Amino acid sequence: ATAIQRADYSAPAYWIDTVDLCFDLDPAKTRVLNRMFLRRNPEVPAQPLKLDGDELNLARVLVNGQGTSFKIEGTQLVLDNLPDAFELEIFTTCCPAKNTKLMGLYVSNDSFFTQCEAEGFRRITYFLDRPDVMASYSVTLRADKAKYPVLLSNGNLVAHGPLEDGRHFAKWVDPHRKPCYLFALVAGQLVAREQRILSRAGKEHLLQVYVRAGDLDKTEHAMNSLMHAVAWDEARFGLALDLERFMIVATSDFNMGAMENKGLNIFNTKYVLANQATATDTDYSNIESVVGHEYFHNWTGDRVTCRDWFQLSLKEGLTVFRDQEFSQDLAGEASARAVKRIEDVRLLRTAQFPEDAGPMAHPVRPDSYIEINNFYTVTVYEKGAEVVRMMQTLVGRAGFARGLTLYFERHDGHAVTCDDFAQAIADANPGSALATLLPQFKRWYSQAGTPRLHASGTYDAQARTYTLAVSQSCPPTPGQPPKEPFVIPMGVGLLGQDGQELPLQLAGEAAPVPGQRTLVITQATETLTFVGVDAEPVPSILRGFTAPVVLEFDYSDAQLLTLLAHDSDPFNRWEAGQRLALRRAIKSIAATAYPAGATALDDAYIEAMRSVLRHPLLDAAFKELVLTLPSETYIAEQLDVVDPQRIHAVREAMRAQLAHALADDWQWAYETHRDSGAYRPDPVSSGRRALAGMALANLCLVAQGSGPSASSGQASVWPGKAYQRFKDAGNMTDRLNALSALVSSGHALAAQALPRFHALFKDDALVLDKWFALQAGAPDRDGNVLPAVRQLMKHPDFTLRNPNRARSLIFSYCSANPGGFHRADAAGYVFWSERVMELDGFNPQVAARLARALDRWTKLAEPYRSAAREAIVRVAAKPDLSNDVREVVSRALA
Ligand code: HT7
Ligand code: ZN
Repeated sequence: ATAIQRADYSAPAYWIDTVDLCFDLDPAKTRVLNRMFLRRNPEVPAQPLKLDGDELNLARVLVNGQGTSFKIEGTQLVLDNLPDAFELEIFTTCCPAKNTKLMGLYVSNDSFFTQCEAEGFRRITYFLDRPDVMASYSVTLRADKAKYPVLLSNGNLVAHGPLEDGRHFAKWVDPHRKPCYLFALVAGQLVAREQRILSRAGKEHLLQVYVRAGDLDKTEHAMNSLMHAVAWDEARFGLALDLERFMIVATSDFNMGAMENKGLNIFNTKYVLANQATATDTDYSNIESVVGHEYFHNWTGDRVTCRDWFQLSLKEGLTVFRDQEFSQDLAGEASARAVKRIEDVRLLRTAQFPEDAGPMAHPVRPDSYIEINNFYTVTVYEKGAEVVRMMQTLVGRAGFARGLTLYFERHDGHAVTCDDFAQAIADANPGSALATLLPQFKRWYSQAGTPRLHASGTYDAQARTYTLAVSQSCPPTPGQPPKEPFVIPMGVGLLGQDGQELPLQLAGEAAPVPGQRTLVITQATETLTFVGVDAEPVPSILRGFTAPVVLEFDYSDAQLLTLLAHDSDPFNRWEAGQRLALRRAIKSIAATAYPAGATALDDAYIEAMRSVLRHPLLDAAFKELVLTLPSETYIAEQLDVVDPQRIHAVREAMRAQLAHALADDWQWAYETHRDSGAYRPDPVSSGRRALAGMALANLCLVAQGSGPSASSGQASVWPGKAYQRFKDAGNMTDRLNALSALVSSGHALAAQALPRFHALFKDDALVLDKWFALQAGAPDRDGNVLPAVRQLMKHPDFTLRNPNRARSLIFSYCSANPGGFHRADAAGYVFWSERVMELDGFNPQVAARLARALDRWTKLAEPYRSAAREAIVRVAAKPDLSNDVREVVSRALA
């Protein structure tokens, strides 16, 4: 397969003005009649019309009602000698029942669904399957009425009625022009929760959430989230719902999270269904953000879309930013907003930073790809969102909203580029740092890799100055050896030795400014001098994580302890705790003289954690974040050579040490946070549950381990209490936390609890996913996880065909359990290669995601490194490998 280059973009040779689709739905053989009006694009040299198709059976092609000659070249249908404007009719059939890729038209639980982004529409009919071809669609669906009573497509229902032989039809017309990747249809036995709402302008809209009968009682939260999203977009950005009807439909077979098809969003059930008995607090908050995300695409993605797939972050980075802001605004309190920000940054640093440093590193706006599905990445999404966030930081909240308004004024109804977006935000804010520095700022779109921001501070007591020397660099990435300096907004504050926030006055400024400020770094090296500083301060740099960079500052432990105790910026307060833990982990990993982690944590760290845990003013959710040690993946990223087993052993030892040393405090935390009242998934009560769950896990760990508190007899009651909690819990968060406490401490009661959990929830697929995931992600003890995973693959409830189930067992093991996966005997890698190849046989997109689990193999110590390479080579050697997986493994081996 050849790589597609961004630089090769050319406008389409034809435009498609209207598309009239007629479907006769049948799982084994669906007939599709596609009537289109096309016209030649006069700005492009005359050339044949080349339509994309994939796994279609072509029956007939008519031009202006007449039969015509055509060629099939590879996967394309080629027509020559066409008039300048004409009607084209294409009649094809396809087989939805055999569509295991879940792209195009497929069957799930006896219903029909579509997934067209990025290039699935070509699996439905021959088409110019590219996002810059925008057309008006009308769609007629015909199907057996008893089997498929509900027939949905984009836009408005304009007609419906019976047909012969028990069939019926529905005709939908979409009032908005759209690219074909936003086309959708759904047909099946579904029921809907409905809600009528009024916009600010007094217009009525119908909101619907469609699910299978029996799941209706799990749709309230999704509907509430949708109503919040509609109101929020209107309030914050003046963007109103532009449809009479907005539908969400849930399916349990879905390659990703959800899809923003115009007016007919299709969702993975995981991001729709929730009630307190089956969904955790995390599920509730994910549903809120995914429902928000897809709804926000209605403007950022659907009204203004991407010119080509290299511009994917135009809609995805922007829409992630919008969903992050939505969740923060809904969280309300400053401390709850900060918790959300910390969670977002944690995801960026544990998933995107490794991607940016690995073989799949690419700019936010990539320059080339082989398979576009491989570029729905954390770089395009999460780093892309950080780029948009930096724009907001540089122009202010109001300035950013102005910029978005200008963006829609200029580009509504068009397919545009990341340059167009940045230009609109800058033009709406003349004189801003963004407008002044725009060409340099846009390096965030074109340069891959995570910049390193190095800072060092010097205090001059005589001059009463504090000088920060700042330098930036960015490591080479594939195809991009040297990098030019970035524009880096840097939030800064200075703390006095007592932790008080100091006013800031830069040399040359007339007067000090209270509180923090954002400085903009643009050069490879810069010096910032603060004047009027009476004593050596503690700098709080990159507050709020104002840029997606690695900050290198040689903090002393004392400085970090000051920041942890006093920083008014919650992000840096949390970050100080992470730095303290990280440095202890790294020291212990490097030490050879004593067993891994034996003495990793000192009294100063433990006392600091005790102070946070017992703090009378801090929120429970924030405490839980501070007391969570950096993940094994994040620790690994800080090391040049990675021994995953040593990292695992050190982190487990640190966890155990923290559990023992704070045993009384965990007990206090559990007793005082365990009851959060009637279940509500709001930030305060979910924070309390999270801290209680963490406390219970620690108390079970103490009971399992050796040491004074375990042998005192008091600790041994906790697994029993956890088991009781597991049985009695009134909500899934508490129940799963209790089960997880037993499983992760390795207590014998886990063996009783797990089958009980299965029996209770055997009919709920999403809960069974949790059951599989918990076991696949359990801490490895003597290599027990892989055999358990292999055994679970034989469980009657396991199937690799369902992406959620595959993710819950296989991905949880290969991608989220480094201690269990990286085995010295290479068995984890063998398992990985088997599953990648097996999945690739029927769902290459999901297989390619799994293939990414060994991205960072070159960093591994021996024997892991050689064994991992061997496994990747084995996959690469498979002759009929998909483009998806081949691109990933070829890059890994390059
Ligand atoms: N825009 C959607 C992307 C998506 C997707 C892409 C490829 C294959 C299947 C897919 N399902 C959804 C999701 C989003 O970002 O909102
Ligand atoms: Zn999206």
